[in-house]
Amino acid sequence: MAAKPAILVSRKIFPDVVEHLRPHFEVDHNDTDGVLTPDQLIERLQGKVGAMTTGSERIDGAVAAACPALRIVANIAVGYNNFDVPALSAAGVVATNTPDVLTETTADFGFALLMATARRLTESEHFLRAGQWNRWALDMFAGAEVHGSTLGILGMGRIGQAIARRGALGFGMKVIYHNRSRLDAATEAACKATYVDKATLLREADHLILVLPYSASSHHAIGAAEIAQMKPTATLINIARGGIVDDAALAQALKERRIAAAGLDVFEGEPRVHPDLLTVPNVVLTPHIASATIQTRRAMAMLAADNLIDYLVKGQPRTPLNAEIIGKGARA
Ligand code: 8YV
Repeated sequence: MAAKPAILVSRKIFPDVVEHLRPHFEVDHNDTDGVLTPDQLIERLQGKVGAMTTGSERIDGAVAAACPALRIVANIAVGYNNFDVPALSAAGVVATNTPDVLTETTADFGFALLMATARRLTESEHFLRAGQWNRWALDMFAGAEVHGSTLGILGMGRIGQAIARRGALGFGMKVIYHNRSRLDAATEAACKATYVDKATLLREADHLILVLPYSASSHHAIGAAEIAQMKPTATLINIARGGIVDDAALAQALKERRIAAAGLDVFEGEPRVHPDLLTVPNVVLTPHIASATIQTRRAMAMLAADNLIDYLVKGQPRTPLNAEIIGKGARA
């Protein structure tokens, strides 16, 4: 019997997903809690035709060149800024991500973070845990209204639209959005969202949530100049990617109360967090968990596994990022 092709699973994943892969592949599973260094990754990828990665591993032209057997990289994430897709395409390596399966869960979390930020959930919990609840005042932990307020969404892909529906239909919010391209009228109507320019979005949003992909053009899309255009009562929520917000400028603005509060699930240079963000009280911080429910993380891992199986066994992955190279330049 011919030897099974070898793949690398670069991070610890659910055992049943590994079992799903085993009938097809020799699986090298990094089941430690650690992330492989770039050198370890290249070493472990030698002779591997496929890899399952998360957002933590940079996969670019240099990796493709150093790993000549590699034919496909399957990210367990919808975002793929850790991939250099043009370089992978040029090298003939197929890249895939995990869209759709995380949309509603991630939108739920975006709303949870918005609510926690507006209603000062963690700040008030710390106060209670610290035994400081020996007084009451009418304005104690008085936060920002959510229902009936204006929700601004920057980036209006699938997750942005799911957040818009929650805001409009669930909380009676006025929803405005800005995106590289305007949605068609039927999609706008379905999520009850109105297109505005970025300046209007910044000026009018009571709660501004960021759901756009990270790229060179979205780097520091929200910095000191943008924060200066926001209402002093506004909140800023980032569930997209670190680097979209200038964290140093945000920490300074929060300290000076130039906006009311922020809720952040992603950070520049994570897992490090800007030290000033750790000391300001008016920020809710979570460790990049927007898609983290058991069901959704399993569905993401399963979809990445199916991308490997469907491409390496049947020739056609489910959710490719560079489908145009399949059969036309992809490594055999
Ligand atoms: C992932 C994410 O959990 O899908 C994305 O783009 O940011 C998260 O859902 C994270 O990238 C780990 O793979």
